[in-house]
Amino acid sequence: MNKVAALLALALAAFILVACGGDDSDTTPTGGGETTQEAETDGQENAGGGAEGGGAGATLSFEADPEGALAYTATEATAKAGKVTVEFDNPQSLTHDVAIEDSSGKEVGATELIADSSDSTTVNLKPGTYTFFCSVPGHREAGMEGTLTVE
Ligand SMILES: [Cu+2]
Repeated sequence: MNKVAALLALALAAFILVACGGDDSDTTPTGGGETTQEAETDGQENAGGGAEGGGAGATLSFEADPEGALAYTATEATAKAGKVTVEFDNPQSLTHDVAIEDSSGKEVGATELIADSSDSTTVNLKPGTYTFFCSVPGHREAGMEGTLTVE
C-alpha cells in the first residue's frame, strides 16, 4: 500500500509539474511567438506594399453627410501602409474636400475642393495615426474630421 501511495503521490506531483510546466511553456513561447509573428507580418506588409507599388493598393472612401451636415459619414477609417487611393464623394451643394495630415500636423494629401461631385487622390501612408478633415475654413471645427489609422 505504501508503494501504491507513493506512486500515486509521485504521479500526482508529476502531473502538477507537467501542468504547471505546460502553462509556463505555453505562456512563454506564445508571447515570443506573437512578437515574432508581428515582426514577420510587418515585414510582409512592407514587402507587399513595395511589391504592389500602389497598383492594387487600398482604397479609402469618404462621403460628406448626405443630409447636409458638416460631417463625413464616418469619423474613423483604417488603411494599410503604402499607396492609398482616397476617394471622396460630396453629395452636398456646399464645397468640401478630404485632406489628410499626419500626427505632427503635416498635410500628406488632399482631394480637390468639390461640391455635388466626387474626386480622388493618392497618398503614400506610413503606419501611424492621421487626421482626415475638410480644409474649408470652419468645417473641421464644426466636426468635419475623423481619425485615420494606418497599420
Ligand atoms: Cu467642408
